[in-house]
Amino acid sequence: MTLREATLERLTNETNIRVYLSLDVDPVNAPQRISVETGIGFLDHMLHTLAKHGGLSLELKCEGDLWIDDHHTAEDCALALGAAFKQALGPIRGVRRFGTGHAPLDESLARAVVDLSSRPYCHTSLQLTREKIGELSCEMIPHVFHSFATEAGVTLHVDVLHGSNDHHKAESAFKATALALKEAITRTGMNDVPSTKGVL
Ligand SMILES: [Mn+2]
Repeated sequence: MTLREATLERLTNETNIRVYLSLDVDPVNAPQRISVETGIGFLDHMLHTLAKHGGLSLELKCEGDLWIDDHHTAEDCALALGAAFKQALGPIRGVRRFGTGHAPLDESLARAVVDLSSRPYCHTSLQLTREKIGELSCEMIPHVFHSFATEAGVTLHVDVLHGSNDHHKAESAFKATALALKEAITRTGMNDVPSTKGVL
């Protein structure tokens, strides 16, 4: 089996990003490796979590204009990750297509549902109440999910069902999304397009 992987660079006046993503890890030939350096500690933590529980290898480095704020860096990292996901996945054949994840973190519980639909759509309801977590603005967290879904070409619904601690709510949302993506990209052993239309 060839590895489903992608390497890309994304360069603008606001951010300079290099990302390597592999959708396949195995203990012998392709051990999972994760390194995330965005300059925003909590964003690193969330993307690391996404990769870890999604069974992905991810190396992402961003030099962004953090002297302005966290907006361009958080958005562009999510766009680059989404683009890498789409490129690594390639034509949507022989995969489960749908995935659902539930993840608790103590008192918080999140649900994510994904469809590798080639129709970008994102719904989030994260119940975040703080202004920021660490150096990541809470308003950027749904924006990260939306940006990822847009570039990945997936339908993504993420809901925090309940919780009280914003760090826990955000982290459970990323973990649930990781589990949903992991299921959706799982190979079925077939080579069909998982759609009655015959195309995705
Ligand atoms: Mn944490």
